[in-house]
Amino acid sequence: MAVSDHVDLPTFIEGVKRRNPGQPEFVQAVQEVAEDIFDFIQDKEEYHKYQILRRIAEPDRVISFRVCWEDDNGNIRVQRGWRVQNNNAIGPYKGGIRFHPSVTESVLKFLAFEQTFKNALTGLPMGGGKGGANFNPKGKSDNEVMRFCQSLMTELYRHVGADVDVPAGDIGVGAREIGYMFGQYKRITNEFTGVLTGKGLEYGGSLIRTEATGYGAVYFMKNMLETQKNSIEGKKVVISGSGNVATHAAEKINQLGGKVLTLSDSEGFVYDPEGISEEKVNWVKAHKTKRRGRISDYAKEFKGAEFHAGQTPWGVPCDLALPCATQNELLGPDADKLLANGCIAVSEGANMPTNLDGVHKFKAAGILYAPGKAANAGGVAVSGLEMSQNSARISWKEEELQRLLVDIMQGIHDRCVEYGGRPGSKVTDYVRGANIAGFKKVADAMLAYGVV
Ligand code: NDP
Ligand code: 2IT
Repeated sequence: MAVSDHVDLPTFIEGVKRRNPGQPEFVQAVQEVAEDIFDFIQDKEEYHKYQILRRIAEPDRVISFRVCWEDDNGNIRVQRGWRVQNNNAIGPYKGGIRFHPSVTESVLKFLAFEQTFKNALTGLPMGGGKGGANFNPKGKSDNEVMRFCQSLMTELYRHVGADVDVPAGDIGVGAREIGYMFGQYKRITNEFTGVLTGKGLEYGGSLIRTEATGYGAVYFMKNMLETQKNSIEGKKVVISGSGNVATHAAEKINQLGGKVLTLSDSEGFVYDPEGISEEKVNWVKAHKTKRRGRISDYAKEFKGAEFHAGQTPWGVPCDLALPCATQNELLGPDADKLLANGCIAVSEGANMPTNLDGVHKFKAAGILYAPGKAANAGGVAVSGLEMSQNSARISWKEEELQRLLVDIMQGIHDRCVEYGGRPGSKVTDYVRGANIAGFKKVADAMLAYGVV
């Protein structure tokens, strides 16, 4: 077939929409990748002939199941759980589990699709998967969360395994939930294996896994700035979110001499003109995890700070921005505000925080813009190192892991630069670079297997 006979991009996207009705997040993620891949594969017949993109955009399988549990008042509650196993061409399925009322099949399919490219970019042997449930951990007791996690794992255990599919944390799933799920897996199977990552240090967890996503997103920012002989030192930084990724990004920005002006949660953002110092970040960490509090309390705790209810922080003038909360939290008009205020770089700690309109605006402005699949890969990378340590039944030292994280983030950056150039332009398109580099590795493995 001549290359000109292949379907064009709009026809491909129409097909994705038709096959995935009511799944806007999934269609959005596929479209963002397809925009770059169509261009890349234009003259590469094999990828067309073997329908590689079409196959990566069709999950290997989507498992959906009922999760029943009993709340503290004796009421029977019913939730829906999922595991999306997107692609295992280069390694076992790997990706987090999310507990949030907004979780749908569309959200998990987009996350598993993105994860496939992200995991390939790390250079480690991991395929892409994602799971979760429409369970809201907010306001639940520890015992309720435990019963929910146990019930979920009672079904999930048959679909996962150290060489099959290795889940980890994501929104609403941290050390507590991983502990409950690992305990139940071990109880059912009577096996102690690396079936989950993000485990406690006492039972097979890896040092720096907790910090890795936020730190990695800041390392990526640093790497991008260095290409322009610039640095984080003295920069004003706007961060969204106040969970695992946001607080560790804030910690690393402080360590590298930047000034963090904002953090947020689903109720609004706090602006602290004095800067959210390491000490204040530690207060936020304890407040959000141990006390399970709200970010609005920050403005009561620290003089001079303001809470802006119901708003996102993108209107605050800054040099650098790190969206670290959730998908589609930074829209076209927010990108306009950041650009008008002179923001020079954006590194996404969250998955797909910028909508397509915003992505196109950042790309057109030619600022340093790193998509989540590259910038937030530090978390899953250290998960990959946790898998290696579990398989070898050893634990590596902190300095070694810190060094590996820095190396892996540099490697991802350099791969984006390698594939993200455009003829006639000096600016690296990191979105294009991440999409093409991630795609190429998975695609070439799929070609080796033939039609399976
Ligand atoms: P956490 O649960 O620790 O924190 C999530 C934060 O985002 C909270 O501040 C939460 O506010 C806020 N948030 C969640 N949903 C919304 C929403 N709909 N609107 C506004 N704010 C919201 O999660 P993580 O920090 O782990 O995850 C944050 C992002 O980073 C996600 O996109 C995740 O997929 C991504 N990520 C996480 C990795 C990890 O290792 N944990 C690895 C790579 C990416 P509230 O408390 O009010 O809900
Ligand atoms: O989105 C992500 O990369 C994660 N939530 C981490 C996945 C993992 O397996 O560590």
